[in-house]
Amino acid sequence: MMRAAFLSTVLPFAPWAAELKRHLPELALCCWPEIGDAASVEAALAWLPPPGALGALPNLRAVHVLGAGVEHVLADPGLPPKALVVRLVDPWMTAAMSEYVAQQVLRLHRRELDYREQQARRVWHEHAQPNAADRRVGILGLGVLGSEAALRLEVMGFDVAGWSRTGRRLKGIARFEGADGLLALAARSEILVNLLPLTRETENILDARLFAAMPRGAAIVNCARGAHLVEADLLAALASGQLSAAVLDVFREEPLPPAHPFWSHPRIVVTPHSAAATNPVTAAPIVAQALRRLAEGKTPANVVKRERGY
Ligand code: NDP
Ligand code: OXD
Repeated sequence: MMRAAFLSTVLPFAPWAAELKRHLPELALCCWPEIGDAASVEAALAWLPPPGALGALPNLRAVHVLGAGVEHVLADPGLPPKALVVRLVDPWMTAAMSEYVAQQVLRLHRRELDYREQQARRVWHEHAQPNAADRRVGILGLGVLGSEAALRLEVMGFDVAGWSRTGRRLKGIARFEGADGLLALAARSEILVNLLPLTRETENILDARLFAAMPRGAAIVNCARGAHLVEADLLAALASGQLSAAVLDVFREEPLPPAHPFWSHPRIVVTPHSAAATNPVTAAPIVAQALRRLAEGKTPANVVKRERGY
C-alpha cells in the first residue's frame, strides 16, 4: 500500500485518519506539514491545500479532492502535470444537496421572505399561490448534483429545465445547452439554481445579462461557488426589482466578512457553505476504494478531465 498525505487548511485531520484507518488499515497516512520523506508520498487527500504543499511532493500520482468541486486544486501551481485528480462523488452528499435545493426552492415558491417580513410588521395578507406545476425552475449544471436535484424537484411537481454543456437528457426535464440555451433557460426560470463547477467558462455567469433575461421578480439560488456570482450585479438587480430574492450558500470570500452587505439584505438568505458538507464517515470508504485501485495500478472512478476544468 502507498503513502498518502492529508493536505487541508480547513478540515480536521483526526476524523479522516480514524475513518480511513477503519476502511484501509494498511494505508500509511501522514498530515501536512509532518510528512517525513516527501519523495515517498504517492497520493494526496486535499481540500483547500496549504500553499506550497502539493508542490513539495515530487512523486504524487494522484490527488483525491475531499469534496465535489476541484477548482482550488486545479489552480494550485504545485499540482504535478501528470497527477490524476479525483473528485468526491458521495451519494449522501448528493442527497444533502438535493434537500438543500428543495428547501430553498420551496422557500421561494411559497414566498417565505414575504411572509417573514409581513410577520415582523404584523400584517395579515395572503399572496396568490401558484401550483408547483406552474412554477418554472431552471438548474444550471446537470451533473451528479444538478441532475439529482432537478429530478427531485420534478417529482415534487415543479416545471423543471436544465442547462449543461453537452445538453444532458433527463426524463421530465426540459433540456438547454450552449450560450443561446443559457439565455433561453433564464427566460423561463422564475427560480434559477446554480450547480455548475467553477471553470473559466462559468466564472461570473450569474451576472446582469443573465438576470435581465429572467422574468421580472425571479429569484436565484447559488449553491456552487461564490465566483459564479457578480455581487454588484445581484445587488443592482434586487434594488431594481428585476430579481426579488437570492439564496446564497457560497461566497467569493468565505467566511463571508461581517461587514458584507449580503448579511443584512432583506431579500438575501445567507447559509455558511453548508448545502452539502463532506462527511468523513460516508466519504472515507469512497476515498479508500480510490486509493486501493491506485495501489493496484488501476484508474479510480471520478477522475477529473483537467483540460475541461471539472
Ligand atoms: P459535475 O461535474 O458532476 O457536473 C457539472 C455539470 O455542469 C455538468 O452537467 C456539466 O455539463 C455542466 N457544465 C460544466 N461546464 C459547463 C459549461 N461551460 N456550460 C454548461 N454546462 C456546464 O459536478 P457536481 O454536480 O458534482 O458539482 C457541481 C458543483 O457544486 C461543484 O463543482 C461545486 O462547486 C459545487 N458544490 C457545492 C457544495 C456546497 O456545499 N455548496 C457541495 C458540493 C459541490 P455536462 O453534463 O455536459 O458535462
Ligand atoms: C464541495 C463543496 O465542492 O463542499 O464539495 O463545496
